[in-house]
Amino acid sequence: MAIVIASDIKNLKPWFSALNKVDPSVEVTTMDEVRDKSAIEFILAWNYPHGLLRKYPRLKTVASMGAGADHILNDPYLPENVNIVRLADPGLSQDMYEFTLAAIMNRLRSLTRYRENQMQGIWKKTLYCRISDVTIGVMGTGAIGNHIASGLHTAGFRVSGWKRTAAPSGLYKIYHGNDQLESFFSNAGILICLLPLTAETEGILNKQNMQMLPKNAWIINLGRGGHLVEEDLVELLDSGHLDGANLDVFRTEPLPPGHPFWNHKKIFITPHIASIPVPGSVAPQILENYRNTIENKPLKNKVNRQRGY
Ligand code: NDP
Ligand code: OXD
Repeated sequence: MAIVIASDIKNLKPWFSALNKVDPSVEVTTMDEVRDKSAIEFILAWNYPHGLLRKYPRLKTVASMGAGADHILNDPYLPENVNIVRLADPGLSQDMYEFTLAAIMNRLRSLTRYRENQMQGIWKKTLYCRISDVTIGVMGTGAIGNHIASGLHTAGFRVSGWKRTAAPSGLYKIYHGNDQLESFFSNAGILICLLPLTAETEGILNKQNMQMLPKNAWIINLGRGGHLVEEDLVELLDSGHLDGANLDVFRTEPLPPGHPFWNHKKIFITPHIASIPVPGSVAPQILENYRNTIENKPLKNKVNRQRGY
């Protein structure tokens, strides 16, 4: 019995050390070094080669090394009865909040533009927006989205959220379902996407929906590249309906050389770093799910395979 790590992450050392520190009695190995595949019940995975899981006949659980599980769910060879779990970590949610706040404040105070002006020796004052001027819309108010929406509310922004199922509004107003999408979009001066990528959310940031945003709105996509219809974004930025976009996730990662996003003046690219899971912080929940798997107990942060998140 062991945990197998199947991942394209280059440096796995911090993951080995963190898991080992929490429980030195659990053997942890890589997909290349595993000795007896027929004894493996638990795989820790991030962007593993599809088809790999079929080689593990006793596999019970695949645990994502991130918050998203789409990289597992879109494996065409995913065995039918395998459980999927993902990370939900307060530290990761806080990192996402800090990234979001930085992106929003840069938008409000135009810091990047001043840096560009500086490089050309330009001294030019422009008007700025205040926190109290802005309404933020958070798409997906789950573990991360709710943390961000609550934090932004506390920071003084007007905030609304949109989710799949109905819920009472608390700190911020909550919209739900496709029927309320237009009301939600039409007020969002800055739209933050924190949805999981599912059959229902694929392409949700399309021309028809983004046109419902107020003129000069700004998009921050931290969910997945598949949420965004890329050419629709470029069209709405070029027509002036949207004023800019921070994109942290892409349909193809790394973003291919020559992609039109690279040189677009209104697009700000970061390489999927809104948050990076900290192995020491998430190792306890991984090992708890490992033990629960071998003891046939209920799992934490289990993904609903039908729902897709
Ligand atoms: P959760 O599963 O906790 O929350 C998902 C939220 O999305 C829920 O509020 C859910 O609604 C809502 N949702 C799902 N489907 C729909 C739909 N069809 N219509 C409306 N709302 C929907 O996920 P997390 O908050 O933990 O993570 C969200 C995503 O963030 C991840 O899947 C990943 O893609 C991305 N992420 C990106 C990172 C980065 O570095 N860029 C880092 C970490 C995560 P309901 O509450 O009704 O169920
Ligand atoms: C993700 C993550 O799901 O980095 O993107 O956790």
